[in-house]
Amino acid sequence: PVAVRLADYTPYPFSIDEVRLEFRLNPAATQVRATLKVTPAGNGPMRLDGEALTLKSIRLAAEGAALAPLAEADYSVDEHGLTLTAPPSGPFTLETTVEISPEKNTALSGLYMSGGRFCTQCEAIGFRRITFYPDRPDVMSSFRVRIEAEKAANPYLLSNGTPGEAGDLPDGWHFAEWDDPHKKPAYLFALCAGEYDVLRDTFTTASGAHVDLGIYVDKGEAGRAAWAMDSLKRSMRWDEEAYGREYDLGVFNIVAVRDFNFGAMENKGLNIFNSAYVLADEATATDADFEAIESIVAHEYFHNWTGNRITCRDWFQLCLKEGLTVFRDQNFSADMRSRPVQRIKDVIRLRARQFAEDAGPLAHSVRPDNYAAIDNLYTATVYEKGSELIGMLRRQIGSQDFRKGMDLYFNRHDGQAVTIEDFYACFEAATGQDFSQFRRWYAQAGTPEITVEENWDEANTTLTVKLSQFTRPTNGQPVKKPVPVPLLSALLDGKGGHVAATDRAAEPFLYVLDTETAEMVFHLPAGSGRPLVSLNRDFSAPVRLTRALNRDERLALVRAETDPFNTWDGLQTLIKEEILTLADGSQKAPDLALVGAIGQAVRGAMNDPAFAALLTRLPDVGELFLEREPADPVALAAARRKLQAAIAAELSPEITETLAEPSPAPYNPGAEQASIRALRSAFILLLGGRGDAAETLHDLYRNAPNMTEQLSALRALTLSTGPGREEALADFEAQWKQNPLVMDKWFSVQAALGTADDVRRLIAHPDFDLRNPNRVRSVVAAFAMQNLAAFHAPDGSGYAAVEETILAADKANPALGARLITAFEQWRLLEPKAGAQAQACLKRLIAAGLSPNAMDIAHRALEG
Ligand code: HT7
Ligand code: ZN
Repeated sequence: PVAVRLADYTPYPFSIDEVRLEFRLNPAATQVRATLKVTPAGNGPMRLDGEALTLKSIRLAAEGAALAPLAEADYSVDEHGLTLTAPPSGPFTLETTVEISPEKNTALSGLYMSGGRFCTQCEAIGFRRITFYPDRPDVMSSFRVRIEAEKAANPYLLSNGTPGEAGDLPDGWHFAEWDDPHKKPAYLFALCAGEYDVLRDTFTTASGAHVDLGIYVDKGEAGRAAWAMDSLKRSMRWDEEAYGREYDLGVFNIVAVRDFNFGAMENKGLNIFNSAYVLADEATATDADFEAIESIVAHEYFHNWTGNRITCRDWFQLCLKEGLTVFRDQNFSADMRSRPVQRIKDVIRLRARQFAEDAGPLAHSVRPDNYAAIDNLYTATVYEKGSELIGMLRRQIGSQDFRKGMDLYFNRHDGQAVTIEDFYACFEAATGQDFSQFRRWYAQAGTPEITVEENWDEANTTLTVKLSQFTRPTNGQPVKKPVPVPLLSALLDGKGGHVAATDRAAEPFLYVLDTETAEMVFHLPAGSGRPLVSLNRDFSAPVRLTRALNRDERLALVRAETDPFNTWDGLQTLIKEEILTLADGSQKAPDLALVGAIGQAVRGAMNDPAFAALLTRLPDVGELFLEREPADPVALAAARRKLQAAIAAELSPEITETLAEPSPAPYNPGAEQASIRALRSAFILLLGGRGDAAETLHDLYRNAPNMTEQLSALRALTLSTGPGREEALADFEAQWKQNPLVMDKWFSVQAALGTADDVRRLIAHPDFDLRNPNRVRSVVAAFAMQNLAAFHAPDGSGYAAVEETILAADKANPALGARLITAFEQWRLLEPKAGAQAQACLKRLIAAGLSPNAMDIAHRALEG
């Protein structure tokens, strides 16, 4: 496909002052009449985007005149849209009527059917599959919508804004009108129609406005939306308190749908959610599910200001809304739960997904300057690294100035479609600082590597810390410039305290490395011992730190740390090194000093169980790919298991004691109980790694009082072989076969922990549904992205197991196909046999014929 370039941006030469949409809904053939009030900004043709639309009529009226059919010579229709060759030079009205087929729409972009109901997904370019329109975010307009549908099948007719007139029509049909007074781009349009159960509530804003809240779910499921509703109300309050942002309509609705390409969508006043991020109760959802619901509900709600009221000028600015909104939802979660635990989880996600992306052929900058397929830009780099950049900005200017800059942004740009430059201009105005060097972070792909060398001058009691930064070349960007790297730092005394230098107080301080090399020099009072240096506390910059420390030096640093993130991270680094050493065969058994130190750290953190649980975590195999080339996933997975077994043995008394206690009751999804269950689950998983705990695990599985522990026990049992495993899997299936979201877990556990044969069996299972992205991801993505030893098997059996399914999924749903192919992004790092098989598989996929979206990923993965 032809690349779209940021440099080619030009404003749309017409304004769309008002849009009226009239739908006659029918699964096979829906009619859409769109009436646009248009004001030209100059002369010239008018281009409207449109895909998979059958044009039924087109009429036009110059100002003051009546609508009349347009002559064929005055317009043309092609595969991608409609052109009015010579539109009036003054204001005019354009009316088009098209027919579309929601039931044939398997791409889940535009208007489609899910579970017999109508729903839409318009971001990024789905609106053009509904009607002819300038489908670009800088064209903002007010929308009035009329929906007509058969009443019995579609008692609820929903769209953006607030409801207007509604009533019955002949032949068992009815209609509803919706009016959205806020100007919005087409990607925020939404429509849902069908039969639902509704959980209703209300919210009163800080200034006293009343808001009706509704969550629309499958029949019988309203009770399972209670946590989502609770999360929504807390998000609404939090945005008022943290950012002074109130909700701006009298209605806020969420609709849950089973078939969805993403987590959720922030359509104005009518969020549409993947049902996995709405429905939860203790029996069917894990704490991780509850946590994800809380954060995604918050994320979509926060978009109301960062994304909807102020949107992106073009899709290159995607991080303007996504990075900022992730930053906001991460801070909301930190406030709802534990800030250090939240930070560690955010960094785990960043490293697993974004660092891998940044180190591979799909690397791109947070604000790219070209793309071939916009759907492929919804990446960890735009979202997660985008959020890190906002975090660095706030850390550097402080939270007060950050709030000043945000207030200015909201006031200056409300109702506009803007750029990253506009955003930073607000912070320049608020602080008087220049952010031009900082904005390099948006333009350069790749993760900066910071090398640290220390020199202790005993005679002069001076510690010099030499820092240098380097970012490896990435696809299309051979040379990188230095970026400002804010390193939150401290000098540690080794006894749990901080050390003051002669010219610096003992408190942690922010050091910004903004050149290629620099030195921090600390003069200590005469007679001082050598302090330890704590760097990048709280992961203040999204970089990779290289420090030439041996095991004992690292352990000493971990013991001296006063920053919870660095305590955890210091152990993670040691664990990574240990797994690599075990995997390359230079050491046969796990290092008992390290295992003992992990045990000690966990025992010392038992009063903060969620943190203790994270201390037992072993890095995923994929994370280790970045540490040493070539990567041998089979050896890495085996080494990881060895170390896990050793940690389980070390913590045996604590595991027994903790699991002998009952799980907290009555169940509450909040942070306090979730933290206790996090440690219980971590211990259950450790038991699974031991190989001699089948009996205990069976008891835990049978008696699990909630899904968190039932699933942990199932996972642990699935790691083992023998009849116990099959028995538990069969039992789980029998118990949950009527609940698709729980069955996704059943599929996913086996795909993530089983063999290529297991995956073939799962794909052949009658409940495997190629049209349902959750189900496809629960098998193919779980296997390809979490089970790297089996997926990257040197004989190619892993690739072969999913190749056909990827092709079939891509045919129906290109966004899904493309996402699955990203699993190949690290193939060049693999040991030669697996690497050659991966390359051959990518070539076969390309030769078999992929969608343009999937082709974009496959080509970049292969050639980049
Ligand atoms: N802004 C939303 C993005 C999204 C999306 C993008 C491409 C294809 C389907 C999609 N569904 C939702 C979600 C968000 O970031 O909040
Ligand atoms: Zn978002």
